This record gives sequence, C-alpha cells and structure tokens, in this order.
Amino acid sequence: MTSRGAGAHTLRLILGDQLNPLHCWFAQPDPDVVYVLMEVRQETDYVLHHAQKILAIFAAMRDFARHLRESGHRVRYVAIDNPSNRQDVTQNLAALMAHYGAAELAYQQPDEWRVSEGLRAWGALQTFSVQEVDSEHFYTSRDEVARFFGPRKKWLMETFYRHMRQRHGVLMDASGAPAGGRWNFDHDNRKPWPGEPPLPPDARPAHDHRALWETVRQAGVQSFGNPQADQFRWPLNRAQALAWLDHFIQHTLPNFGAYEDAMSAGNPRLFHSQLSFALNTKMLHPDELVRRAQAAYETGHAPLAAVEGFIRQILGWREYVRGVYWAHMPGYETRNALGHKRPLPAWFWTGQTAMRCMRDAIGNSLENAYAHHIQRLMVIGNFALLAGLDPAAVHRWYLGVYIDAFEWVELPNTVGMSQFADGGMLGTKPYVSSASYIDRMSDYCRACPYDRKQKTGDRACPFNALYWDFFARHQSRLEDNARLALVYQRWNGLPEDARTTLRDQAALTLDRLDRL
Ligand code: FAD
Ligand code: DLZ
Ligand code: SF4
Repeated sequence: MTSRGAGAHTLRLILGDQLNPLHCWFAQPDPDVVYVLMEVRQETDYVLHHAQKILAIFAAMRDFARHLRESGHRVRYVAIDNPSNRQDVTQNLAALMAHYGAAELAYQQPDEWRVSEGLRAWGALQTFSVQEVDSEHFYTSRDEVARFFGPRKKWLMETFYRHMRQRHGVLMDASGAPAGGRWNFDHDNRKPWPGEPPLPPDARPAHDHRALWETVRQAGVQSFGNPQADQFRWPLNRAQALAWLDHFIQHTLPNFGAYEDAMSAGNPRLFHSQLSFALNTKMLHPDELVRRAQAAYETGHAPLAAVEGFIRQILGWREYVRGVYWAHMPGYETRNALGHKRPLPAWFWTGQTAMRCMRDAIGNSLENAYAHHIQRLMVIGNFALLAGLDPAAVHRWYLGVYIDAFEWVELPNTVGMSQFADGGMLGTKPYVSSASYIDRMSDYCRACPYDRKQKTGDRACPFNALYWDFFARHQSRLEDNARLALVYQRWNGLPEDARTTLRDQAALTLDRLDRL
C-alpha cells in the first residue's frame, strides 16, 4: 500500500488495556496505517479511580506509543491535556477519521461491555468501514464458557478448569491423567505464614512519574489513594513485565501455593505474583505464565501444589470469570439477590477503622492499589457481605481501587464470588466467616483492639455477631443449601435468648458502622 502523506487509509484504535506488542497488527509497519491511543475523561471518570491506576495506564500507554514509533509505525497519541481532545473515544475517532481522510477504522475487541457496546453502536452508524479484530489475548472466546456449560444451572469452575487442562495439555501425564494423580492441590495450600520462609526480595521496577501525575491533576481528573508518583512500582511495558515474571518464577512461585491464603499485617504481597496488571493490560499472554510455571514444576524448581495452584488461577478462574461476565452482561452490575442496601462506611476511603484486618487490607489497597485475593475476598468482601453493603457500591469501590481492575474480571469476582449478589452462580455458598478464619490465616487478631473470641460486648469482634446475623437474616433463602447444613444446625441449636443477644449485638454494630 502506498503512503498518503499526511493522510492514511486505516486508523487502528489501541485501548489502554491492549498494550500487546506481539499482536499481529504490529508485525510490520505500514505507512497507510495510523495507530491511535487516547487518554480520555470517558475512561478516567466512569468510576472514581485510584491515582495509581490512572498513572499506570497513562504511563504504559505512553511507553507503548514510544515503542511503536521506534519500531517504525505511525502513531497519533491524544494526551489528556491536548486542547483538541474531546475526552470521548468515539468523538475523538470521528475527528481523526476526518483529519486523516481515512476509509477504514479497526479496533481490537474491547473487554468491557460498556466500551464494546459503545464502539459497536457508533460503528454501525458510520459510512466508513469499521472492523473489530481479536485482541489475541485469551484462551477462550467471549461465549465459550457459556457454551461449555450449556443449560446447566450451576457453573462449577472446577469442571471448566479440568476441561482447560486437558484441552491445552497443561500438567497432564502422557496417560491422560492429571500430573501427580490429582487435579486439585488446594488442601495443601492453606497455611498461615509465621514469618518463615523469608519473603522474596522486592525487585519491582521503580519509576518517577511526578511530571505525568501533575499533568493528570492539572487536567482535573479526580482520583483517590496514594499516587506514589515518585516511586511507582508497576511494570509499564512488556520488557519490565517479563523481568518481573522471571523474578516471580525464580524466587516466589515455589512458596506461592502453601501461603496463597495467608495474610500478614504490613506484608501485602507475601508470595503473590502481582502480575495481574501486566496480564490485564496484555503486556503478557496468560499462556506465557502457564508454560513458565509448568516448566518450573517439570525441572523440579517448584512443587506441584504451588504450580497447580498458580495455573488454576490463570487457566481456570481468569478465563471462567470472563465467560461469566459476557454471559450476564448487561445487567450483572445491578444484581442484588440478597437485597443489600447499606452505603459503604466512610473508612473504605481512608482505612481509618480500629478493626486491624480491615485497616490493613483497606490501607494496603489505598496505599498500593493492590491487595491479594484473600484480603479482597475474606476480609474486605467478607465484611461487606456480612454488613449488607450495597453490592453495586462495593463493585464500584473494587473497580476503582485496584490496579488490575477491569470490569470483565472485577465484576464477577465482586458481585458474584464475593457478594453472592448473583444468587450463587459462581459460589456454591457465600464466602463469609467469623473471626476464627481470619485469626487462623493471619496475624491480625493478635494486635487488634477487638477480641476475636468475644461475640457480644464492646470489645467483641464485629465479624462474630454479624456472621450469625447474616445467616439469620437470609435463613429462608440459604437454609436449604446442603453446604450450609452445619451452619444452620448450629444456629437453630442455640437457645432463643442466645440468638436474640447475637442479633442485638449485630444491630448495635450496624448502627455504628462508621465508627468501628
Ligand atoms: P496471584 O495471586 O499471583 O495470582 C496469579 C494470577 O491469577 C493473577 O495475576 C490473576 O491474573 C489470576 N487470578 C487469580 N485469582 C483470580 C480470580 N479470582 N479471577 C481472575 N483471575 C484471577 N483480579 C483482577 O485481575 N482484577 C480485578 O479487578 C479483580 N477483582 C477482584 C475482586 C474481588 C472481590 C476478588 C475476591 C478478587 C478479585 N480479583 C481480581 C482476583 C484476584 O484477587 C486478583 O487477580 C489477584 O489478587 C491479583 O494479584 P496477583 O497478580 O498478585 O495474583
Ligand atoms: C482504565 C483506563 C483509564 C483510567 N484511562 C484510559 C484512557 O484514558 N484511555 C484508554 O484507552 N483506556 C483507559 N483505560 C482502560 C479502559 O478503561 C479499557 O481499555 C476499557 O475499559 C476496555 O476494557
Ligand atoms: Fe479483624 Fe476481628 Fe480479628 Fe480484629 S479480631 S483483626 S476485627 S477478625
């Protein structure tokens, strides 16, 4: 194709979570193709975002544009403070199509329903050709999980995961059996972390993005959380992401499994990979992580339980929740099966609560835009569900706060897995616990002003009475669930006055939610 000078035949849109330099689009430069990246208020403002999430996306997008230019591609980068920026994806595209006299627009399949639908609806009205292409990232297509489960009512992740292991030949013996004779090593992976083995060194890259942060602020973008613009730690391109993956496989993976569910005050990372931002922005392909982890097992570097646990998250959960998202959008974001309505307490935005577990998990989140899975599920999510917080408000908080939060993965995890607001599609029972689980898996309770053992009184751990109150409130809906038989046996076996005392304590706790 010949170059049109300042014009171009085709514009190709790259969204902020599509930073994959290995996409076939970039195989060779074409002078008739202009790549378009844009920083827009439409994307910074759809929810109140953590400062680090905005900064990381913008810095990574800028780095990607630089990489494309250096590789000989034509790039149009619309910065947040560019006076001609209309701050809206399709409005910017319309202006740029006219500017370049382009005949064709292409975009990679977006991962969020909101953006996907916006582009599809707008594209259908245009006189030029509009093409959607694969993002070349996931193992499965959007509707594959739904097709796999068909009319089945319960979508068991485990069933899908085994299918994926077989289909992709991951951790399978030559005989067709799962490596080690078992599909699931979860049972070996539930240890608290007593301070040993030592944590891996922190080799994450550090960047100084004070100037970019100033630009974001000046542009009026609202945010919360610590921007850490002077010592920002997220991988911002594929080379940095690969280096971080190497480090994880080498130093961290061997202990990933055993301490996967552990929590420790002041140690937000423990043995987790922190690769979710690099994965979700497509700097890395999930198969790269899976194959590297599998090789670590095959060479004897990491035990099977650790490798299986890690692979399950990526080959299993990650693809599965994406399928759940596409099967239920739109509408999944407003599910509220338990009718929960309470607003978030103010300390969700400050971390200022006396509850040590919540203070640490929310504090981490505000400081680092990160908390690991069990903090998200069994501390913050657990409390939100027990306290009956509005799942849509909880969803918006999670979508805004985490560096890796994109709706396709955040929403099923929050509304489905964590808040049971879809009525139990994802989880066979609600993920709730009293203080005993948190105490077993962490060092939080030891230093908490609340007493993990007390159920009533001023010093009683709020989780305890709320736990029983939750099951009492939802007895008619949950009592028939076979996995909750023991819980209801205990509840129904309590004397009437003990049940009343617990429910009164829960009512008092809910009355002073903002002051816990
Ligand atoms: P690791 O523990 O090292 O796990 C490795 C990888 O496995 C992760 O990077 C991630 O890609 C994948 N993974 C693990 N668990 C899940 C899961 N449940 N669903 C999908 N992928 C998974 N993950 C996100 O990527 N974005 C989100 O917005 C998000 N929101 C969540 C909200 C709630 C309420 C809960 C309970 C979980 C959420 N998760 C989300 C899943 C999980 O907590 C994060 O993927 C993980 O904490 C990211 O940290 P890591 O990279 O250190 O993960
Ligand atoms: C998350 C995010 C933010 C904060 N800003 C931008 C942006 O300015 N431009 C952009 O292209 N993408 C951004 N993103 C990522 C998008 O929200 C993401 O690409 C869509 O939600 C599709 O998943
Ligand atoms: Fe959390 Fe209760 Fe333990 Fe305190 S005692 S850390 S509030 S579980």
